[in-house]
Amino acid sequence: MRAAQRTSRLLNSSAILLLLFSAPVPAQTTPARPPVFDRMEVMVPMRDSVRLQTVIFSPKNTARLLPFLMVRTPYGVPEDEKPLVESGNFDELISDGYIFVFQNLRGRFKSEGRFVMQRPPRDKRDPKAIDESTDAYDTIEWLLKNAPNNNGRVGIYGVSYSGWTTTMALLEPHPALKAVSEQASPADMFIGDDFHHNGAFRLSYGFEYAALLESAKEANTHFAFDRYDTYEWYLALGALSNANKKYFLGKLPTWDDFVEHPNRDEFWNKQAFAKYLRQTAVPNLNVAGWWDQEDFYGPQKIYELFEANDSSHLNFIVAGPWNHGGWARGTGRKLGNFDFDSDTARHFRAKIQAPWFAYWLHGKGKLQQPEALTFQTGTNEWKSYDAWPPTRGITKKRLYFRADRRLSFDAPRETGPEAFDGYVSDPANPVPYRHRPITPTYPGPEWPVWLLEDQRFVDRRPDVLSWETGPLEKNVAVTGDIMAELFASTSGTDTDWVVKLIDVYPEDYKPKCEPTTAEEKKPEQSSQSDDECSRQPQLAGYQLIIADEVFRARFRESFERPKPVPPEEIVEYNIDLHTNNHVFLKGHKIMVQVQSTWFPLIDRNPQKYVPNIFKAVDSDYVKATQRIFRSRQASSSIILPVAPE
Ligand code: PG9
Repeated sequence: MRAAQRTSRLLNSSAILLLLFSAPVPAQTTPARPPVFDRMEVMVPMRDSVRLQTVIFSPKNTARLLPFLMVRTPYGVPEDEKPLVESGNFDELISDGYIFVFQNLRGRFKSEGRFVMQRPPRDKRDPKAIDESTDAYDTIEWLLKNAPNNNGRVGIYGVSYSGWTTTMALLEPHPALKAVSEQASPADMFIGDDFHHNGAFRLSYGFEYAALLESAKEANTHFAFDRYDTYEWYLALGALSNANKKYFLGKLPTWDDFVEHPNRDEFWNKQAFAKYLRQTAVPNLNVAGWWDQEDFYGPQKIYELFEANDSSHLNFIVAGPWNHGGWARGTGRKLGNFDFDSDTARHFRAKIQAPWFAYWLHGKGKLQQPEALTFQTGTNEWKSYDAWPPTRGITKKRLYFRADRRLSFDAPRETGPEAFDGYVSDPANPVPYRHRPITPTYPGPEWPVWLLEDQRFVDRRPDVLSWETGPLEKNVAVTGDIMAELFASTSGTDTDWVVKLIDVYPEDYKPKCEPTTAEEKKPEQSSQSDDECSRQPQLAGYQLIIADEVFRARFRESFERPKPVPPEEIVEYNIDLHTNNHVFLKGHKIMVQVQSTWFPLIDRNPQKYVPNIFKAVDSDYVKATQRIFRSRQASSSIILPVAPE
């Protein structure tokens, strides 16, 4: 394996840690402040005697009995209280009063035992078996007995991997676990989260994440690329079979699992939440970000699974204009080039998350959490719903692909076989998923905002097709589940279909905040500077992704049993573009782009059916001629859940 860059210190290591601890850490000259917490580091024993590295921050100078708030993570625990106290991200929780607990998972950093990537729920027939649910349980049991001044109540929360350990704690919750907040947890790594989407492998993430977690026990390890542009690096890697041959040498269990489980077999089924989450006995606030580049599917799926049996009304969802973990840090006013007119992340932490835990763990206040609270982009307003996705007042409307690259609410009339648009997809020249040079996933800062990049950088490439409406005559509010129905053929025997639903900004776009009257110009009325309110010329004609997904054609009938695609035959693909809440404003246009590569986000499909793409060799990768049909019988369309405006 190549030399890699290791970073074991919490604060200067992986950007993943910034999910919770993004700290505008004060300069060293800042006068010393008295510590806020007593920090205790302990090795907490589990039922099988394995001990887990755990740090406990107990507020100083308090006579009150306090609840615990726990995060279980594979990324390392805080070395001191600075990330808690100085980031601003915990302010409301700190002032409400909690004993904060951070624990490393088995086999990570100083925790004993073996790390298993997303260790599946245990086989209960084995009395000695353990999983993340028993580890959470045993930790709670220990904390209640050993950490002084606790009020007997525990909350667990966390983003992403820590969101997943939060959800795992719900499988057999300790009676003292009184509230959780699952935030961007993966739910199914084959269908919609970090490692695959609809069976298509997330190459850059899967490769770099396996290296990050499994190269060293006491570090988060960034793979050492020898090219600045990882697009070039992954292209030079060639067939996926070269990854082990040249770099990993069979030493990373997660990579080997990818290779050995190319289909949705028991390995993936066993860790997906679908068969475990029936009902939550503990109040759970699910949190998702509209532009989450990692786990957008997971929280929606977890909410949906629990919702099926939520007669006690303990399951809630919040979604906002955030990237992965964007609600847990910073103001959330802006993301990429976009301004949401208010501090959405601060709002979440102060008005949603803090009251949630205060109610369940301190018995404070009234729970005013609506069933679903989602931020509507476009209008930039929070909206409450009694169900998610909502059905009341929603009309499913098809937006059809038409001739001359138009999108229209009117169905096509053509009947002939020539009613299609086509392109040649060449795995030797794949479409980049973001601007090159494509820097490594971590530590960023490009990866966390790639979903908001202006898609003009690929529009009009010969292998990216776009269809668009004219400027909208009135707002189109899209609230709920968006689907793509693609009628497509390929000259190959396998391929990928990538669909992006895009909001095209008008050429005369002016930000909403631009002051127009003398009254509005008063500086004290706006937290924005003139600069922020000035025109953003780069937004004129901007192509912003609202929903997107990839589908690997071999899985069109079954994720368990892939099949070659019959070449040149029209096949129907139903692609879930997930839920959203967005208003395409009057004057904007709605666009759809279709392409067959998205590199290196998604590995290149060889376009020739091979039983296991991870074992494909370079000569398996071939060009294919693709056709997207738009006739009466094969009317490709996007199905939009249109809400009254
Ligand atoms: N998206 C990351 C992850 C979660 C679970 C498994 C694998 C990766 C994360 O941010 O933690």
